Amino acid sequence: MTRTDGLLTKKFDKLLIANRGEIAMRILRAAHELGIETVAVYSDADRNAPHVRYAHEAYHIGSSPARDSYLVIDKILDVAKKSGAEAVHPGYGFLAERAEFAQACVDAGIVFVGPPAAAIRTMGDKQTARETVTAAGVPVVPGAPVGTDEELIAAGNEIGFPLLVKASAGGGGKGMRPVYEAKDLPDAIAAARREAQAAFGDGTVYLEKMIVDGRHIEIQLLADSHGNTLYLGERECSLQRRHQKLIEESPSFVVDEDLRRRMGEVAVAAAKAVDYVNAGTIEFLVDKEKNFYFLEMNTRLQVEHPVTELVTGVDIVQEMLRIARGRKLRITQDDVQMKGWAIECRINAEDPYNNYLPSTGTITTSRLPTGPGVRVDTGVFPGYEVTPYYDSMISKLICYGETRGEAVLRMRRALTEYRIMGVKTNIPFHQHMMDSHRFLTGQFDTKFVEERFSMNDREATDHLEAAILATLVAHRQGQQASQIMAPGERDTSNWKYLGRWERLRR
Ligand code: MV4
Repeated sequence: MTRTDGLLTKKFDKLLIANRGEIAMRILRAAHELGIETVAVYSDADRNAPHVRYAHEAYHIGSSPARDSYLVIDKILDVAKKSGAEAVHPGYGFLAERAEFAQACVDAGIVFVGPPAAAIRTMGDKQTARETVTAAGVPVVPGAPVGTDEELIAAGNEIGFPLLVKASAGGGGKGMRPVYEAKDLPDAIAAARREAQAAFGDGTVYLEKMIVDGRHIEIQLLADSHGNTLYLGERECSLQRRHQKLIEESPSFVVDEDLRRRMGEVAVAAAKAVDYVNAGTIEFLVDKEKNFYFLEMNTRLQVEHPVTELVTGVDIVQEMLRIARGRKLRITQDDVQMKGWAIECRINAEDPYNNYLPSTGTITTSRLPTGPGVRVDTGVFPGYEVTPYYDSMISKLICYGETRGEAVLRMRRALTEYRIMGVKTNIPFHQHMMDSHRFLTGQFDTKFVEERFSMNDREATDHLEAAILATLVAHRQGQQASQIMAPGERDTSNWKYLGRWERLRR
């Protein structure tokens, strides 16, 4: 069935996976479990990649640079036609949020496993997205719509400082410039326009008041083509560096049942405002007073989807495939239950002791952690060559526990087991974070990694030990560390925990 907004659904039995690495393996596994045959595409660099070996068929599509392979719409569609694939899953990155790709699939009679092209287009223009969701009653950050430089300068002085100049064609922090004083606004607007024009071919910019000390919390959505839309809880995504997420978790330390319900219902309203279908994510900023504001909508499957899968028990990728086949959602909002806690560490081939510079080379050893509550989604193997052609993320380590304390302790254990030789990785960064008092007690915001976390700091043992003991005690008492050490509490003595801990150990 084809809708006027560019959505095509039909039962398909062969799927082309227009991606690589860990997400290509993730989609391939979901498809195989549903009895769907898979077609892989690969560049020169991925000739021996796992997704090529595990797919039923594989087609070479070009040289290693993505612009010659994974980003070439005609090459992907040619393989779909040659192989008889009736659907395409774009994964994330590459063509996942290119409306013209989604439309080209539908025009070719091929199911695009994702939202209607019209929804991708609307949400891809950040100012249009703001206007659309505002009309649906969704709270957005106070700001000023696009206009001439003079109009924006006047509006900026109304909004107040600090503020952000954002590129309407941007997103994910691309083309975002902070402005702290009025005198700097004209130059910031001019510079942001130039950068946006160069990066996106569109110099349109808008202003938003800067939410200081906020947290980046996102809501996972699933919507079928029969009008059913639900949310699968939230993900805490504040631990980022240069707008690249590093650690995500679900649930969030600061979200209680009432806030979760309110954010979820607003997220559903935003999705319905664009007749959304399939998996999508609404990004919010949450301030210290727990007010939340729409930031943007990601019209794709996200890297961090596993933490939601682990706490809700929903296989999001399989639900995407079922929705694209025209099926109704099998669950209602009342069926969605969040149980336990999941934390994801993105394992990047980079050097945390040298400004996180990307590390390339051949992986000689890849020994994965396993055991209860440990999941590794990886796209690499011994002999795999990490190249500069693609993103530095080589795998995701996700740990699950009944409590946050258990998830943290499990992550600490799994990180010590994880062995990757041949390239440098950011595993030491994650180990350091799992030892951090502020991480353990949930006292962080979007600026924490870049402004208050260093690989060289060794926290005062007493604070650190207190936090770790609080986590341990919380875990064994089935509580959250916050119930033992409230955020902001910097107990300088760990003895009161030691007493409890000693009792617990007996
Ligand atoms: C903001 C913000 C504060 N105030 N907008 C970052 C990428 C994109 N998702 C939007 N982002 C933000 N938008 C307003 N009005 C804070 C972020 C933000 C962030 C900003 C700087 C450094 C790291 C950040 C991590 C997450 C979100």
